[in-house]
Amino acid sequence: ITSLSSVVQRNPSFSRLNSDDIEFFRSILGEKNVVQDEDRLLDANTDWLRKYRGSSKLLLQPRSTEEVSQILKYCNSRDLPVVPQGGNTGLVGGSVPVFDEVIINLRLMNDIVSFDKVSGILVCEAGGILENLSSFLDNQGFIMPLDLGAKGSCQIGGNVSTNAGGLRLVRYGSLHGSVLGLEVVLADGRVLDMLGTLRKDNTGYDLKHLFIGSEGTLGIITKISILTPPKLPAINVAFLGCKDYSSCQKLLVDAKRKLGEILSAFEFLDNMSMDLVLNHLEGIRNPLPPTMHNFYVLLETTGTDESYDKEKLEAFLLRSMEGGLVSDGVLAQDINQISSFWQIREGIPEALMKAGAVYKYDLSLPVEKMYDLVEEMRTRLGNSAKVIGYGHLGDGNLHLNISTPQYDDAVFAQIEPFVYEWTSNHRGSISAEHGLGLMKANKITYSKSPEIVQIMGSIKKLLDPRGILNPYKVLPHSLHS
Ligand code: FAD
Ligand code: 2HG
Ligand code: ZN
Repeated sequence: ITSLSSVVQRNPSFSRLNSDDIEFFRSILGEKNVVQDEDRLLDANTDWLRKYRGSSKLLLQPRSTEEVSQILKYCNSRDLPVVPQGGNTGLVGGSVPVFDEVIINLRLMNDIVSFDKVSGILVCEAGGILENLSSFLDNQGFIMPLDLGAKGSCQIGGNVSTNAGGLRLVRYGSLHGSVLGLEVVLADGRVLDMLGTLRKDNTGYDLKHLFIGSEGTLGIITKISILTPPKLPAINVAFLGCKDYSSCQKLLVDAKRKLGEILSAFEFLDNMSMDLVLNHLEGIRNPLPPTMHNFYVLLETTGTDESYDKEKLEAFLLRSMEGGLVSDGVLAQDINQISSFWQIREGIPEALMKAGAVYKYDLSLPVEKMYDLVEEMRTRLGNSAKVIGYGHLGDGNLHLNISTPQYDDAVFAQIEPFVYEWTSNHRGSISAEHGLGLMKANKITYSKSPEIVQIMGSIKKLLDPRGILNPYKVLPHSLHS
């Protein structure tokens, strides 16, 4: 656990919680949703990676937008800082307090407001768990436009606040495209109703985009309107082995061209990732003969016609094997096999956690350069760490993870700032999809110019002049006071 207070100083202009504050919160939320229980607070103070831990003494669980608004209005007037929290699955230390910030968790706000079967537009509260929303839609013949390994815990509000990418982005695009509207509560309690359900609306600045990916620093998202695609009947998943990274990359180019509209996921992992999953997770098996391949690709198609799609995919795989891009491969024969292939890919973050300490980097890089970084990192670190590379190849997103038995300053000094400099030199992004949180707040300038960071600071000041919303996160610490 990183002691957060060694990274930043508590903002001295913030107040300390007192008994009148607790009284006030009880008067609006009732006793039960003003949580001071130590065990529950320990959970809410600790992030998924068990790397970041705050020391908040209070967790609030509002049930409505009105309650969120009253909480924020009060906190703003008292200079009490807050951390919005969803499923607490974020990977950059953004969802937990740094010091004693009040935690506002939206889990009780999980109603579905409406679903329009004609347009596929879902309007729901922000606390809905992604997997529950997917199940609801499944019954209606639709799917969520995003999917990720944390689906059983993460909330749609957290997904929108981090602009989560995930496993379907290659097909359905980012949340900046699918989210049609938002309801947001600002720091002073004002409610912004931007909950449109229109595909097209060019009346002035589209403010909802400011909140998508702002990680709770500009407002609390309370409702979301999102365009959901129809559920198509034919899903095929292939698990493929490739001899080198260059083959994976060429396979992607071919898959886009030859599979076209039915391609719905293109994920890759290296053999170190595979070993990690096999060694640390129960019940996982490599569907291909072991130790034969240096890389694996999980390729999914989703379409309307089972036999047409299968034929198209089989022909593509055959050509790829003949051409040498794929060394071996299996096509899932049923739903169980589909999910077992996905378990390998989705299990990597959990396997990394079980393996020990982990340094995580989530980078956008030109696809042809992406794996060079993994190799350079291996050369730098030698035997002192395991360096693994996997991710959303179809989106140019590398998950570089460095696993060590325990956190080690000497290893860390070899990783940073090298990894950020390398990414910046290749005009990549130091956060493709996880956000900046606390971990990378001070690193933003590797991917954004000083002018842009200044404008971000001005927007923060405009919307949250007292800086109570998720302090110390996203923007450099110099802009937070
Ligand atoms: P939290 O972790 O609770 O919060 C995340 C951030 O959003 C915090 O800054 C918080 O303050 C803010 N926030 C939360 N709710 C609100 C709200 N209602 N209003 C305003 N701010 C809010 N990410 C990807 O992009 N792609 C992946 O494929 C992916 N896979 C993952 C797999 C695993 C196993 C895990 C553990 C994480 C993964 N993630 C992935 C990380 C991802 O960011 C989160 O899983 C998810 O989007 C965060 O949702 P959450 O509800 O848990 O939010
Ligand atoms: C994934 O794609 C997540 O599995 C987590 O974004 C990435 O653990 C990681 O580095
Ligand atoms: Zn990811």
